[in-house]
Amino acid sequence: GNFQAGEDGRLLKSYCETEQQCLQQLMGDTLRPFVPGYYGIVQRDDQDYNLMDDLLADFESPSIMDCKMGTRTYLEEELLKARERPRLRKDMYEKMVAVDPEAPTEQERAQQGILKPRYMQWRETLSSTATLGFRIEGIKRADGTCNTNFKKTKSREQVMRSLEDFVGADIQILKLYLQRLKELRTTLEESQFFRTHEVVGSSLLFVHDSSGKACVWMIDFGKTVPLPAPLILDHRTPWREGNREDGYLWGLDNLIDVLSTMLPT
Ligand code: 4IP
Ligand code: MN
Repeated sequence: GNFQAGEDGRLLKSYCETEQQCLQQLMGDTLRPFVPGYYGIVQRDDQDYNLMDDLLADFESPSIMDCKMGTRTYLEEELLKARERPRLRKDMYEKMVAVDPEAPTEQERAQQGILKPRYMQWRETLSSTATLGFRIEGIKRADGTCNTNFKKTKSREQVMRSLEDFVGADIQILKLYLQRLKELRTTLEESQFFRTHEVVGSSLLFVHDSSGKACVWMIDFGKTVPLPAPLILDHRTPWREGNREDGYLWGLDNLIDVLSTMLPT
């Protein structure tokens, strides 16, 4: 897959130049404590990798959740590309039909293919991405069982039930997650990196274990791209094509809000 085991609590992730640029810059940004430590590019068997901290290394049988952040999951440039040279994606058509045979339009059915932005938008509205600004992508429990069946987890109530199931009965874990997310929000609002980047398809990785440790990090910067100066984003303004807004902070506000209402009163 995408990863190779490294040494000393580090891992190798398939090289991506966009992600490399981000990780390198993040090492000098206020966000540094909220991202995996980055150690540069390495080669193994003729392949390039980014070397970074394995965020799971300090946990014992961790419970893990991946939440994809933001209201938009594709880059504006992908929209332009789809217009200039439309490329029908059969694989995406098939992924769509597997979830909902009624979803494709007549034309898409005739073509047996769909454009990427159309597929991505459909995924956004099927899940909580469009309405809450984040979605659960996957959960791995302490016993090793995985659930990636969240494509239709959309309503606030559905999302909350999944979050409750992940956090379990332990209020302390929930409190630690909330504290960390609030620190992250404060840091994002001050970060030079964050202001100057469109952050798309990036996730928050939640990790806790039975020892009572719990932490959250930002991961996956393959579609996090610098804005042309002097453009900056507030990450809360609704997206209109051309403004590059990604809804990241709006989603984080909502995530914090949902988790807060899970605290006993
Ligand atoms: C996937 O759709 C995810 O959105 C991927 O994003 C995306 O990769 C894929 O696009 C798309 O097919 P499903 O989750 O519904 O399978 P991520 O990597 O964040 O999971 P990109 O390349 O946009 O990052 P393609 O074009 O790679 O297939
Ligand atoms: Mn991801």
